[in-house]
Amino acid sequence: MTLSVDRRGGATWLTIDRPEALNALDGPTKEALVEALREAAEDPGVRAVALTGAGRAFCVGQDLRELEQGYREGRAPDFAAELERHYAPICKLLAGMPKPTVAVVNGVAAGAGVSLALACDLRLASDGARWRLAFSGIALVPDAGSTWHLPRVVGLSRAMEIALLGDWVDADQALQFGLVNRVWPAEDLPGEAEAAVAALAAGPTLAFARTKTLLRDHLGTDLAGALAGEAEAQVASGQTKDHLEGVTAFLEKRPPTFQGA
Ligand code: T3D
Repeated sequence: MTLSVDRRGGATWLTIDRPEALNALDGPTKEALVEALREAAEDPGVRAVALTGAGRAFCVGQDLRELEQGYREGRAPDFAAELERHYAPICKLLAGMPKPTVAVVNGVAAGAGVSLALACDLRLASDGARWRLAFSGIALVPDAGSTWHLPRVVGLSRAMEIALLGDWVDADQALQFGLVNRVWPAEDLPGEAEAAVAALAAGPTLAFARTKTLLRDHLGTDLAGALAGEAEAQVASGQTKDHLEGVTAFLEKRPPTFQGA
């Protein structure tokens, strides 16, 4: 298997496991990702999803060797079919996941690997992680949702810089750009990320899901629409067991125990 799926408490950890190819995405890995993400989305017992890579890389995007024969024969792949079959579902499943998603960027991220990280809600990285969008290096446009996510994450000017100049972005720059949320020394990343993901998995999952939807949707909404959306989501959130527990815990001066319900 080129994708390992581990349940750790309330969280599912997905580890792309092709270290010899720096976790490049071949067909079976993409199929496995789609399936694992679907299962995580549908399973109410899964309350957070983490995506990481085995070995020294996070993910270097499309497996270019898989496409080698066609290119040698002078043929580009059927991008429309490939994007529809794998990359669009992976991007939609990550972005639309009704629970928090975290990219744990343990090493190099390139091409569609950057797109995957961008589709997650949070990016926690090692100080050795470096990033390159890489599409321009092979005369392609950024895909797998990165033209949508990147300017929203880092702003249009930085997105242009990352996409057009194509330089490597190191950990310090990634923090400065807002591309990552937190950076730790490589040896601390596993423990810190585990704790952060566990905390998210112990959170108010339904409120998190609505928060994600509101934040994403309201990037394209006027204020009146956002206020209406918040009101609707708040009515629903107010009816959850977790809301009652949160307020009760506050009144009783104890930490809340959320059930994700
Ligand atoms: O269908 C579509 O829509 C197409 C979408 C395309 C989007 C994409 O994602 S295109 C791919 C974008 N990624 C890249 O361009 C990255 C290519 N890789 C590199 O530039 C370098 O490998 C790195 C700078 C990331 C790392 O360099 P280095 O020197 O540390 O390692 P290396 O020796 O180059 O790589 C180690 C192995 O990983 C090597 O295998 P080998 O020769 O030891 O058997 C290398 O071929 C393999 N590898 C790295 N990247 C890929 C890959 N194998 C397949 N596909 C890759 N993308």
